[in-house]
Amino acid sequence: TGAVVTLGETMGLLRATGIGSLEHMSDFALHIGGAESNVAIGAARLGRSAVWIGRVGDDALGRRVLRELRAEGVAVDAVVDPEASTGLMLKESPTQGTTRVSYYRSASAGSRLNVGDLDLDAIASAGVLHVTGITLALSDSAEQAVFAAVDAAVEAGVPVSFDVNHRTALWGDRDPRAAYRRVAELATIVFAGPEEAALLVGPGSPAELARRIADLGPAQVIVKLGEDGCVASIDGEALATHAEQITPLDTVGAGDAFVAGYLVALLDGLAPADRLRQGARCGAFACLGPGDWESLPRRSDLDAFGSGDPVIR
Ligand code: KDG
Repeated sequence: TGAVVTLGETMGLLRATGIGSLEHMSDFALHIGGAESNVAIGAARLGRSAVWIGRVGDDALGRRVLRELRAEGVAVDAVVDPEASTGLMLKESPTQGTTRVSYYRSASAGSRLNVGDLDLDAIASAGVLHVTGITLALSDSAEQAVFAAVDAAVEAGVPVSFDVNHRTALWGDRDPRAAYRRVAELATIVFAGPEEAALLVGPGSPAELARRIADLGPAQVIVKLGEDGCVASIDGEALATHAEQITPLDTVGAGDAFVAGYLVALLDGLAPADRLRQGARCGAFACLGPGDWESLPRRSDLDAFGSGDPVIR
């Protein structure tokens, strides 16, 4: 009841442990990552039930993905595909403070997600269905799965959350705009960075972008501005919130943390401004430690964050 239900691809993630190009790095740490499962973990850590729907290969990385998600309290609704491998991404810091990601995921098991993999009952009884533009980019069948999941949610009266999450490397020379537009028009909540928002409605100031996306249909539009916080159009009202002042260690995953914080606040019945605050606080907190999701906050982390209490309990 009231679960955050999401679908997407989660991969093995090899992270270089030092600074420098992959050409020379020799030490790596193995993790897992995927934008949608990051959100599911974030929601679970904040006390909500979370369901992740996806596909992994019948291999060690696939088992690792499922084990990690389960260990984080996410309900896993996965197909194990004997015919394709679990995808992989490499993450490096070529220079101090920069991050570069390379994907090894074409024709991966996750990209073979299809309509038949969907748990329509879980979607119809969700508190919110969360989808991203990454899954739209993976393959025709994954795109159709997103469309079908969104349609099922809309039909059941379940709000749809859409984080555009544009990944240029996944789209190649294909144009993402029609697919983004189709999901945005059916969504209740849209999250986008300024460039992503411009893909939906053309260029404009962040506040204009939020309002113009809201004109497409979604009642809640949040334009995320990173260290400048966010602006939003929620139920016809223009809102903004600042970001916490922090020294970031790793900003990858901050957007997913924001989404998790916002969606849990929504499901918990918080007012729009408080949802944005919780989203911004989760996003900032996630930047304080390494990893795409490992440093997502728990409730107690949020309570202590910014309280001025330096004691680690
Ligand atoms: O949102 C953070 C993601 O970029 C990451 O965890 C991996 O899903 C991912 C992707 O496709 O980039």
